[in-house]
Amino acid sequence: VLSSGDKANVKSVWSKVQGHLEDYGAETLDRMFTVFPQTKTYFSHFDVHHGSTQIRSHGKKVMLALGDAVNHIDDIATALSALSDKHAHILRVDPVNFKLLSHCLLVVVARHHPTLFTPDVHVSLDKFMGTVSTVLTSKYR
Ligand code: ZNH
Repeated sequence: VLSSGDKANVKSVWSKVQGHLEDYGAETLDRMFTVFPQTKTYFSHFDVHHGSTQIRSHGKKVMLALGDAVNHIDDIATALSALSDKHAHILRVDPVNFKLLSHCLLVVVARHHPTLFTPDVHVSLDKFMGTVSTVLTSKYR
């Protein structure tokens, strides 16, 4: 459960990330495809080369959805309900992959905002991504 301190940390991270959604989203996906190549199997219809237009546009979509979750941090399940349906019923992404994507996002944020990324903020962002991942994998059966 996200404490009020976690929520404040996540919001402060997002205020820095907000202006770079497409860049950070694309970098997160690039890292995920490189470090965990098995994740590419879900994107066989994509050009997964570094910096491709599809990676950039998908990266931005993912980041916008996370921004939605930040803006509705007290009710992420409702905010991401349609996206949760889509991941459960249409995309059927194995839940293990959410940990991989979350890890890559944390690395990207840490790399661009090293001062902001204290251990305390690290914990909060990790919990936030865990909450989002739980919501997106909650309708699998
Ligand atoms: Zn996902 C899609 C978000 C995870 C895979 N996604 C998507 C979208 C969004 C998202 C927003 C779009 C939708 C529409 O259009 O309607 N994701 C997200 C988030 C997350 C995720 C937020 C976490 C956190 N995914 C994921 C993973 C994976 C995926 C992990 C694997 C690996 N997705 C996916 C796919 C898709 C999506 C495949 C589809 C794409 C296209 O376009 O085709």
